[in-house]
Amino acid sequence: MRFSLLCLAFVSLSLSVQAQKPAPFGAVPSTRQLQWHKLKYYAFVHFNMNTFTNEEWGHGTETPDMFNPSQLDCRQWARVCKAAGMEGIVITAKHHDGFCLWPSNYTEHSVKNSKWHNGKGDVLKDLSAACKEYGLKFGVYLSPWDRNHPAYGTPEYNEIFKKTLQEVLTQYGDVYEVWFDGANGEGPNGKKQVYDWPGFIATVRKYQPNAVIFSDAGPDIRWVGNEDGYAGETNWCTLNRDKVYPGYPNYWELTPGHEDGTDWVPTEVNCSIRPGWYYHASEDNKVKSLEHLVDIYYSSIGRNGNWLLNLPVDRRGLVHENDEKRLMELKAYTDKASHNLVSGKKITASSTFAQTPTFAASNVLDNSRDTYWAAADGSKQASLEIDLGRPTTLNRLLIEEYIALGQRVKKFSVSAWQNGQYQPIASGTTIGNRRILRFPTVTTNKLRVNIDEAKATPLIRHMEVYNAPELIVSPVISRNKAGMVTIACPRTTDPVITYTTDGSEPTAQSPRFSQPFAMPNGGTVKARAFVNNMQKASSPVAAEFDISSAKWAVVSTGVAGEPDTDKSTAGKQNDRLIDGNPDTFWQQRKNGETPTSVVLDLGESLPLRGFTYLPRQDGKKEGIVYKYTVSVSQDGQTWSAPLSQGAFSNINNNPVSQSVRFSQPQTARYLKFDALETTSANDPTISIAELGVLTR
Ligand code: FUL
Repeated sequence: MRFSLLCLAFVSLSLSVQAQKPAPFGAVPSTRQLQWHKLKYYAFVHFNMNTFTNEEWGHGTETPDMFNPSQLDCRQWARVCKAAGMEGIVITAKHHDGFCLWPSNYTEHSVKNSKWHNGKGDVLKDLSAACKEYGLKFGVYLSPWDRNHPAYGTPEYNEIFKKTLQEVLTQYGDVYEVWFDGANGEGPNGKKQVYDWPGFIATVRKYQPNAVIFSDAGPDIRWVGNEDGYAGETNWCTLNRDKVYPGYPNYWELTPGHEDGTDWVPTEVNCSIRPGWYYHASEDNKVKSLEHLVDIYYSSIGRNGNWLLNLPVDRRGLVHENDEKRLMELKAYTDKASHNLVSGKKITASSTFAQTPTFAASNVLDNSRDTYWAAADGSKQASLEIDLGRPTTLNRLLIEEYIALGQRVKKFSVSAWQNGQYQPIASGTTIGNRRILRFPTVTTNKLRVNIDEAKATPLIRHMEVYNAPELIVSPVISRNKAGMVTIACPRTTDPVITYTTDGSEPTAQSPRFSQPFAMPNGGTVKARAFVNNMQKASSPVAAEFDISSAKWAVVSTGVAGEPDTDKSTAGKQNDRLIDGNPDTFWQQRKNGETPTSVVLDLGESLPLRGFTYLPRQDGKKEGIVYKYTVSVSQDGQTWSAPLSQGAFSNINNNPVSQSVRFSQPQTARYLKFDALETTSANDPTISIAELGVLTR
């Protein structure tokens, strides 16, 4: 009797304690997801067979000997990543060509049959050891799509893939993330595989229970829906996971996620520091500018995502100097831009949960991410006011929800005390694990953050305020059809732009850009913007040009008699594919199965080494060419056999300029581009932003 009374007292006590805590709302993260949410920035390394074949998607027909780095040094990768402030490395252990960076027992397409270290090398062993040494987490990318494996396309392959996973997950210590690519094409037998996703996931859970699994559909973390580095301004960690699967066609839903989704599957934002994922020497001058990377930082880390930034390790087996330099510039900038101005400041809330100090507003400005402020139970609106103590200049706000109990905020805003009242300075929609708002610099001594709409009692665990230094915008270099180069800095007041054309880095002493100059035969332009009496400079940018289209004409396009789809510009439309302007594009209706051909008259015979195709750059996918052939002619009548035919790898997800080299240079005046297929079979049109030739 006494015992049951005691039990009753205990139960009612624990109930009343529970009543003093906010209840979870909707889907909530698992322990392994919460661990992953503590990270924010880590490296992807694309380094595999494609590094040596200059491809983005290999064919699986390579000989293993082609993999032969001259100075592979995973410790260099780890040193660079650590110095860059990154927290881990995810390596392409196996890409679509099937080549394995470790000596796998389940394929012959692996380092074990390469010349590198006489077949005794193991990149995963070297990298996992280097990560350990530098205190970095170690993650693996494995493509289920395999263009080499003879069993691909049969049930046996699923078993082989699980064994392959087992090797990777049991021989190299802790793995924090397993990255599954959604691409699923044909294997060497022309067959597609029906993947055993439940089996793949169970294998990871068995051997690395703490690892998060990435794919379009999670189960732990999801793709953000693009490869550009941009999470949605609205970004829910929740997803109706049962509706989504790897290769999900409505991938745009992945950007905002599904509000009220049944499962917690937050976004990881993957993008490359260069246009391609793999190393191409031709992209050494195309490392993203500091300004671009900073924008991505705020649009990934600052929009409730973790940032997976790709470094294409080069043929030596090293992170290239240009990439390293830019990473260090980024680190220096983000360090300066995240000096917290409000730690420990006085903060008050419009209401507090159960009026208990456990959920006091002061938790938001302490150094712990485990404590949080909770507004009054059931409230959907609330506010926090920070007393800065003195006039403070600021332009960024970091805010985080206590996500262990779910994601709640739908709308919030920030105001600064100015001239005796609060003036709105910024607003946002979702917060989630981490949101950084950017706004014009203000000086104030009081800030107010309003939670304008929440789905359940707002729970905020952390806030910081910064005064990020102004970033000098890098110039934009362009060349028009006539071959005239312009360098502009549209968002900077009175910049001085200096430039070089000999490949050297521009300095304050280099020639100043004042008017367009001619570069009809191509070359390299590097430019930099200076402000404040030449005291502050942007990071340098480079543009490489081949011969200009000054003498070119589009002599025939597409199917005879087919009118332009855009009537407003009929006539001028053809010029768009050779106007040097990446923002305009040519578009034409497809005619059934007939390939759409474009014939360029180059105006003179040229030694042609290849061609370039730039897909439309407006973010839409319609008409992007996937399969093509290219032939040339001296007279526009008799055509060569196709000099190049194939498919533009990964062009749908990463629509960057494609450069294709012919196996031998050809002298010709005409070039014919036949678009055979678009990335989506249902596209009614073909689109081309620019078509060009390579003569260098
Ligand atoms: C894509 C792949 O097809 C690309 O080659 C690259 O690996 C990228 C990260 O994922 O789906």
